[in-house]
Amino acid sequence: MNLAELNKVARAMTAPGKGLLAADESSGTIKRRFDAIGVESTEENRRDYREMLFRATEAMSKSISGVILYDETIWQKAKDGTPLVELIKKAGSLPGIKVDEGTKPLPNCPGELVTIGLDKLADRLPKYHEQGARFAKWRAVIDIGPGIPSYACIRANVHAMARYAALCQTAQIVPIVEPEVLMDGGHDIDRCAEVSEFVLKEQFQELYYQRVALEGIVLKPNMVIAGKKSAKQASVEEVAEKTVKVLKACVPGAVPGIAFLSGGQSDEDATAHLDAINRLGPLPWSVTFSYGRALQAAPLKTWSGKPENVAAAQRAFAHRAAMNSLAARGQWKQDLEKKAA
Ligand code: 5MM
Repeated sequence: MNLAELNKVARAMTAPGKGLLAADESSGTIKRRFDAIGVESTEENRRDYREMLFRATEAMSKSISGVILYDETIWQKAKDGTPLVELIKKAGSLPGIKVDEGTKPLPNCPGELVTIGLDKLADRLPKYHEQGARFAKWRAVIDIGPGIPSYACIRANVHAMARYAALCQTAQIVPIVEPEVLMDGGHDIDRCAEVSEFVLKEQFQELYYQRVALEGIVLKPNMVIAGKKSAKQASVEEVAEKTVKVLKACVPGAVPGIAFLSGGQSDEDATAHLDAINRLGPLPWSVTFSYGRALQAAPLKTWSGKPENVAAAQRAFAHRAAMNSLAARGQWKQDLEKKAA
């Protein structure tokens, strides 16, 4: 393992004012997104949609440090025959790959899931590296509800995550470590803080046990936020303060960068929260975004599968990328959203 090189990639992924585009929706997820805009989820439509994003050259080169791809996409070619990976590289961005194989119910833990995909991972990683991937992603999901999460669920997930991270570093690929505490429930922000802190402490302990070099990872956490169904929603300032408090208590300074997931927040909330977090700096790590929905909801809707909407959809993507780029520096202002509308 060349740790200096891994650290260089991790720092490039979280470079000032840049963040990651999570475009790694699995087949089921992209179908749900396409269903919502009335577009059939064919291989060609998925290619056209993602090609449109990667060809938004200005947005990509100014604001997007890397793109997380799904297995299908990393092998796909654009309409003119150029590999999609080349489009990403040409824009000065790094290709990355989702390597987990989704989730399965965890036995004896009703309602809880464990992420799978470790079998054969050691064989798959060198092929992805050869295809251009310089980082990978694995997402664990921890739900909050009555009696959950269980310790068994947290342990199973952080153990698999650390095994994945160690395998990635051996293959000279930077692992994104994403232990996501879901915001789907009715819990308040303090319950989210409590569970997030517990999960992150367990996660870093397990990374240490598995000898993962923290200088060569990127952490992709949830923000500390009330559940969507909670009547008591926290202010932007409270989300920022509680998120930073938990992260400072759990994430060693050896980690070069943190790139948040958006987790179902509205586009603007995800930007405002990231901005407020960075305004609490200086922080021990570079803090940016790795958004799926909060970067793609607007362009997806604008595109709606119609070639004549491509330019407008690329503008919608460029706008969200620019807003999040400012937020990654703590320089976003709400009136910039109104001006664009
Ligand atoms: C793009 O969505 C990613 C893949 O999800 P599935 O495996 O469920 O299809 C997802 O892991 C994503 O990278 C993270 O959740 C961050 O995306 P959001 O939308 O939460 O910012």
